[in-house]
Amino acid sequence: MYRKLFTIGVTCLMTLFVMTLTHVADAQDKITGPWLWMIAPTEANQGGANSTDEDSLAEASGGDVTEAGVAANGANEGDKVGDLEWTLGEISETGGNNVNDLVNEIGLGSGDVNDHSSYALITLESDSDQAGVEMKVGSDDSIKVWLNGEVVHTNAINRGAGDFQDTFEVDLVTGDNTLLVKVSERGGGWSMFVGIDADVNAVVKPFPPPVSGKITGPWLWMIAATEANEGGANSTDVDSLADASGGAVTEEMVATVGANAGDAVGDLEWTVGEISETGGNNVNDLVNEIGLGSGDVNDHSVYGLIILDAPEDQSGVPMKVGSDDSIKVWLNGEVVHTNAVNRGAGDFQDDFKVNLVAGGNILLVKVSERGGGWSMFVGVGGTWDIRQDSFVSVEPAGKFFTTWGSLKAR
Ligand SMILES: [Ca+2]
Ligand SMILES: [Ca+2]
Ligand SMILES: [Ca+2]
Ligand SMILES: [Ca+2]
Repeated sequence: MYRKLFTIGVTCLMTLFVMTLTHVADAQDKITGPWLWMIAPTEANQGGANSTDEDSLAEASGGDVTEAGVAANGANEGDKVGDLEWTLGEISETGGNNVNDLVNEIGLGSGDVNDHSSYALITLESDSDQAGVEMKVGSDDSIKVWLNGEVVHTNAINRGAGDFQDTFEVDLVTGDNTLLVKVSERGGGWSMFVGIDADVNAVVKPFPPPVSGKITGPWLWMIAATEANEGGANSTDVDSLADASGGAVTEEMVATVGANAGDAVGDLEWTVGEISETGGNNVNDLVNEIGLGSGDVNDHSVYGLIILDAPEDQSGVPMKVGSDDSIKVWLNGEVVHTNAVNRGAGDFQDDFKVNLVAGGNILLVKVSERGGGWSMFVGVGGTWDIRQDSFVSVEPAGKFFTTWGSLKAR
């Protein structure tokens, strides 16, 4: 009993000690960085409040770079926006012109800059989810703040600033949190102050490359019927592979170990094909072309399988998909995205992030079709190559069959 009380006492003391040690950021402390910086011009005399909701990155880059894209997927040192490159710089925690001083110092601008917006990017590393933590910002002139792709604060105002002025609350997630701060300058001073009252490390770290296009393949394909009038949203979580094969093949099996061209699911065989990157009926066109279906197919799910060979582990890799109708995505056996919806699609619609592992990554995409068009669009950022002529995991044959057998036995 004494020993138990002693242990509890020591644990409480240690907890207090650890809390003190890990409290590395405070709203009273300004995050000086280094941050990663970009500036972009506004229209003449339209800097400050009037530019708060104008995407000056998109204007300067001809649409190649957007505020929303950077807010969600970051940027890397040396990446370009028009003629300028994202550049590292540490900002002073004092002074009513600290942004102007900084952009002069790192060569993004010279002299007294007016009618421009600055963009400052940093990653907040958090060991845990932290909800409702306080952020403080000050700005000359207007300010907009994004955290993990979401706007968390906007103040469209023309004002001077030498310290914090606005207070708001944000939620941090475990791991990397992407913070983007835009300050639009009309004239006179140009300054920015940012602090957060949370246990974080504020660092500039590399972001995986964004999605650069649609993966046309070759993919390995299968289709399977749903119940009548139950395709699309209602079939998202129904295992149509298991239904079509009497349980011999399941979605989980294929998502975990892959499949071979020629393997059967009921009367059909997994078949290789490339899908068009355009069109609102590209799945239907494909299954006609490769002989898995004919005419306008309805109330079926398609399964597309591909292996992406990655040179190294990559976390927070952006992924985009579009689907007519519903979609479910597995990566290395785990469901990474589900959207049970009936909709049309001619391009990307959903954004999310995934982790790639070094070596083969098994990507399985299911799109369930109710009626009308049937389409699928998939893009993966990061660095990888499509593995050619193989759609099974790289495990040795013995292990492969053991895995397959143990899955079947579940
Ligand atoms: Ca100025
Ligand atoms: Ca100003
Ligand atoms: Ca159809
Ligand atoms: Ca449809």
